[in-house]
Amino acid sequence: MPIPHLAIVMPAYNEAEGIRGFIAEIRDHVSPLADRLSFVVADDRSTDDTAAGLEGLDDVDVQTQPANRGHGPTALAAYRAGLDLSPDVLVHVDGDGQFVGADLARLISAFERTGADVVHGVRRDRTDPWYRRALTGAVSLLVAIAAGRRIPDVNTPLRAYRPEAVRMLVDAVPSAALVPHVHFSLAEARSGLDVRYVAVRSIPRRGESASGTMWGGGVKAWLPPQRLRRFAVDALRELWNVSLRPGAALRSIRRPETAGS
Ligand SMILES: Nc1nc2c(ncn2[C@@H]2O[C@H](COP(=O)(O)OP(=O)(O)OP(=O)(O)O)[C@@H](O)[C@H]2O)c(=O)[nH]1
Ligand SMILES: [Mg+2]
Repeated sequence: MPIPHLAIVMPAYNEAEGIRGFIAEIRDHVSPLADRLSFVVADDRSTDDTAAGLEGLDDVDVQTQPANRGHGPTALAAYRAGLDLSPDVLVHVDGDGQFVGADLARLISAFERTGADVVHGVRRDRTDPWYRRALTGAVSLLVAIAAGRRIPDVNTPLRAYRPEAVRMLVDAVPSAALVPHVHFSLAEARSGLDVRYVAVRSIPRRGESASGTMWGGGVKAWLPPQRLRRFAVDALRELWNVSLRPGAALRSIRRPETAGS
């Protein structure tokens, strides 16, 4: 049975070159699964034509953010804007288009088939430099210890959610969080949500700046860019304060009655 209303939300910063094509590819693959399909793009104050390039698309709502705040806060704003549409299923994916439309369709089909609260897209074939793998490995280990089980791709930006489950998570995480998806993954395990995993392809970002814009430096750099070093320290501190330390707000998160029922 098709999903009555499926909302797909994405944060975007200077993605003018790739985002329209990415949305078109998703639409092609996912439309058959839903009676109504809505896209929400949270534009993190792009300095290029990201917003202008999406004009004229009836199913795309561009929400310009009050200031440039980076991926985490923009992703949270995208989730909130998606929830405002009262969809039956909410999917988050980054606007840089590092996934293929066919995998979103597989993820959503798995979500429907299993009746899970959330399905994560687990990225395969990533070609991150060593320092990104080291950071990911450290965060995964901390989260595995706290969750009591390993979570395969703890920070994946591709997820399908039951709205009441993601509302619980969005309400629990500070709106300025740098790594909301890490907090989400841990809170999902702690609160007993039904989480499933689907392996998906990870491809280079669409558009010209193929080495990624968030961190500066190309994938061939040997040392972590200064921006990533600072981000790593801030993100680990945030993980401790928000999710790990005794008394942290997210330690006592509980599954909402309605989720999965
Ligand atoms: N660079 C950057 N991206 C942002 C910002 N705000 C939101 N985003 C979006 O956040 C997403 C992730 O950014 P990326 O630069 O790809 O970060 P990443 O996925 O960790 O890095 P890669 O693995 O190199 O792709 C993209 O969809 C961006 O459009 C911002 O201030 N700067
Ligand atoms: Mg990316």
